[in-house]
Amino acid sequence: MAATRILFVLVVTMMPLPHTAEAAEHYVNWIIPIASPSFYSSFAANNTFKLDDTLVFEFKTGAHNVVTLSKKNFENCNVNEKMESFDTGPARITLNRTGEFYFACAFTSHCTLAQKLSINVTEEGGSSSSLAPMEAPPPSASGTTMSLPITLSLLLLPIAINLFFSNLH
Ligand SMILES: *[C@@H]1O[C@H](CO)[C@@H](O)[C@H](O)[C@H]1NC(C)=O
Ligand SMILES: *[C@@H]1O[C@H](CO)[C@@H](O)[C@H](O)[C@H]1NC(C)=O
Ligand SMILES: *[C@@H]1O[C@H](CO)[C@@H](O)[C@H](O)[C@H]1NC(C)=O
Ligand SMILES: [Cu+2]
Repeated sequence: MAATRILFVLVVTMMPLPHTAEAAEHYVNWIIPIASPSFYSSFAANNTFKLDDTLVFEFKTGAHNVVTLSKKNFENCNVNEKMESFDTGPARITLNRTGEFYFACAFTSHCTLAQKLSINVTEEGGSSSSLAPMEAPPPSASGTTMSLPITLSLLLLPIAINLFFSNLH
């Protein structure tokens, strides 16, 4: 029925936009953290890393680099056992899988001086509520429990119906 269709369109167009999960960029000031050796573990703990996010290691080319390591080589600072090496700053590294990533600087003794960062990349997920199909709220005496779009669409229902019937004439 057309009025239902108009109402449906009104409701859908008035839904708040779901928070779109965009890939984030995480800027890393890539230094030897002399003043604070826990700097990079603190950085990792303060951030959430999602699939397809990007790490941007900021450093002067030639002063540092970024290598990726296995967990064991990370723990022991075996920076020569690198898997990949990024030698030009800033180095942009896309987190293209979930799980743990281990980064360090391969310049002599920088890793043992705590220039190393491990992170755990998780799936996007989590945003189920904004993507859940819309359900009609249970009949309620109190309008305050209704969501804004539903309240607004109820306010606009008479307009929709008027539109529908005026189109018939
Ligand atoms: C992490 O968060 C704590 C508490 O807010 C803050 O003190 C610390 O400086 C942060 N660390 C980094 C590396 O941003
Ligand atoms: C992620 O990118 C690296 C190159 O930086 C590549 O070696 C690796 O195979 C990629 N992993 C996946 C799961 O695509
Ligand atoms: C990384 O995240 C996965 C999924 O949440 C979890 O199973 C795993 O234990 C985490 N690893 C670390 C080192 O925290
Ligand atoms: Cu370095």
